[in-house]
Amino acid sequence: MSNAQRILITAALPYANAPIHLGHLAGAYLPADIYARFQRLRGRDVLFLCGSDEHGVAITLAADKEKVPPEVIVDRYHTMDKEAFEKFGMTFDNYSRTSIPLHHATALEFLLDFHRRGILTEKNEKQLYDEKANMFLPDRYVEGTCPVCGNTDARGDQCEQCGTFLDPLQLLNPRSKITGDTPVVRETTHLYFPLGAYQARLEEYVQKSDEADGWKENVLQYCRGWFKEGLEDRAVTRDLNWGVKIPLPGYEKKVVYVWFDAVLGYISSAKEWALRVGRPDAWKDYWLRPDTKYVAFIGKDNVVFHTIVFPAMLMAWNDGGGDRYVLPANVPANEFLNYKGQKFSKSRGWGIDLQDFLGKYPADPLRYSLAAGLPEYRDSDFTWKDFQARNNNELADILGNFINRTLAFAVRAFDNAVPARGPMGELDRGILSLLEGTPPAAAEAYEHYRFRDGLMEVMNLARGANKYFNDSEPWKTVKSDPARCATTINISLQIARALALLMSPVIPGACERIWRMLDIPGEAARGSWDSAGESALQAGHRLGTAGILFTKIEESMIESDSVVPPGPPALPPGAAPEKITIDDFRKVDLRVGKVLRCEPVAKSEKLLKLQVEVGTEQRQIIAGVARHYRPEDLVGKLVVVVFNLRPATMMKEESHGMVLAASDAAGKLVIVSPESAVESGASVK
Ligand code: B3M
Ligand code: ZN
Repeated sequence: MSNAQRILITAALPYANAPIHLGHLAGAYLPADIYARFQRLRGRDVLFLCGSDEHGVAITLAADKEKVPPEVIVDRYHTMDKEAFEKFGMTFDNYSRTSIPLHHATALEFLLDFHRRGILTEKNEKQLYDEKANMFLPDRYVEGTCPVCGNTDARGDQCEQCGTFLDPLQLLNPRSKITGDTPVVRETTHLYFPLGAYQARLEEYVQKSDEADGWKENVLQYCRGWFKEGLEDRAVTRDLNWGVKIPLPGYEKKVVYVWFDAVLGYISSAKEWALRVGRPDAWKDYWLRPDTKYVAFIGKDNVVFHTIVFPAMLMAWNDGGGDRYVLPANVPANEFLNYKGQKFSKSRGWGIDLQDFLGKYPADPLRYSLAAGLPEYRDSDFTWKDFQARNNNELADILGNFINRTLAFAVRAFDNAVPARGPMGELDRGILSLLEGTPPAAAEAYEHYRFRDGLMEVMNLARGANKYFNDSEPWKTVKSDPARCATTINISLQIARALALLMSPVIPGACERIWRMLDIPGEAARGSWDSAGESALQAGHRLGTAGILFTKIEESMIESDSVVPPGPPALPPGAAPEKITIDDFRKVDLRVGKVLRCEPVAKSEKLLKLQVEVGTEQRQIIAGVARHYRPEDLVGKLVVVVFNLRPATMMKEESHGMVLAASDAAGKLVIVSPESAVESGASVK
């Protein structure tokens, strides 16, 4: 499978409702681009697609908030995201959008085919309805308390805190996002896709694909979870007026469910590409050929749609006897990148926008630092310090330093040309074997979506090369043994060429500069990965002009960083709190408590388990402060407890109440404590 010559690569279509942020890049886009660039270097025929997801409640909510039509929102963010991606160096062959007629036609082709073939069933079901706004409240139009973890701000489609997929009807204390009112329940008619009917085949598909291409454990875990719960019918239409309109009687006021159309956006993006390159049928070479390898890069919150919903839709289509689409051979989903301990989130306005970032720093150091710390197996954190250290200590001091000293020596001692190799010693043979071994070792990691490991292999070559240069002491041998010196510089130049090829999926800008400094024709990005281990630079080849590859980032630049959004995470910029009455406030029973005992929660990096005395009662409370306090710091401390909070379960532990805390400027959570000793149980007013 991994030797497929034709590779179709997609990256999740971001909602065009907010700017792209660093969390998106680490989740799906950077790994997808590294993979696409890597496969092109390997000589594979790659089609790499993406586009804006412009339908659904995510869009209409943003439009409602600004009191503008949805078109205004999607136009603004489609343009912004497309530009930011280009600046970041994404090499999409096509960046489409789901509002175009071509896409609507594709989505309807599937929906109407399923309808005609009797695959969809029409059902009357209960749904939440806002009587004041006079509309049904699908998906994110409702918020309420998550029945699984107790998060009071769970969205109607999913709880962002625990990740559970929800139906609005499952929310406790639901409230309309439009009027704030409690919705009523009404019946409405929708078309349903029978996901359950495909369960056996989906299980087999996941198992077979994992055997063939090694799926990531986190992705398999999600799949197993859903299979165990049992797949159910899913509504594929919605009571909304923004989206793909449905030409069926009775459906005049409804549209296609956003996820049903969004995944088909990968197909319409391919069709749009084919039209643009003047070969309207060329998309079929990728989508409709069984020997295409299709890899779908996404973030972990989109797994179910790509491993279950989309494959089931394609199976249903393929059963029709006409064209047969390829299913994803792999769905490499990353975990989340956090910022100051919290998930990047567009809807909460928390994180760093790509646009802002690229206004201050070039793309290469960002790509490199994100790639080196990708959340491949667990969540990881973006920190400015780490960004600075990756740039200064690795890109500048290791890679940049090696290239510059090599080229400087060639100018000085060999008239800026590649010297002929003299006799070889042990050091030379050692580094040449590292050079030969690196392309296959890094390829092995990249082929298996282990991008951190692959990058590490390549950086190890740069590290080894620096050491080789030091140990060979060309500044001495240039006088004492010129033939040896020539060997050292010849080999160092071969390695410089190799690094330009092997690093180019991650830091394409710098690698093209190295390519030009070596004055090799063409582009590094169009070179051959497999040739990187060869000593391809001929003796006598004239080199170009050397220049600075990476600029160091000073401490002062990081500290004065205006990209950091102001304000504590709990209240992101722009989210003005709603005014409440004193009666609303009195509904919250706040009490002083005293922490008696405290211990970590098994398997959780964030949670601590507190036993808190509140007056005569003792309560267990789970608090998300493990990154900020050691258990022993809290024992004996007075805290403020939300006493009448509905109990919730987190990581299998019950929590009866909540402890108040605030974030300081560095993102550290600081527990709120009375200024002087107060009896436990005292009411906080
Ligand atoms: N638009 C979710 C998101 O932006 C969704 C992905 C669609 S992939 C077909 O996070
Ligand atoms: Zn939850």
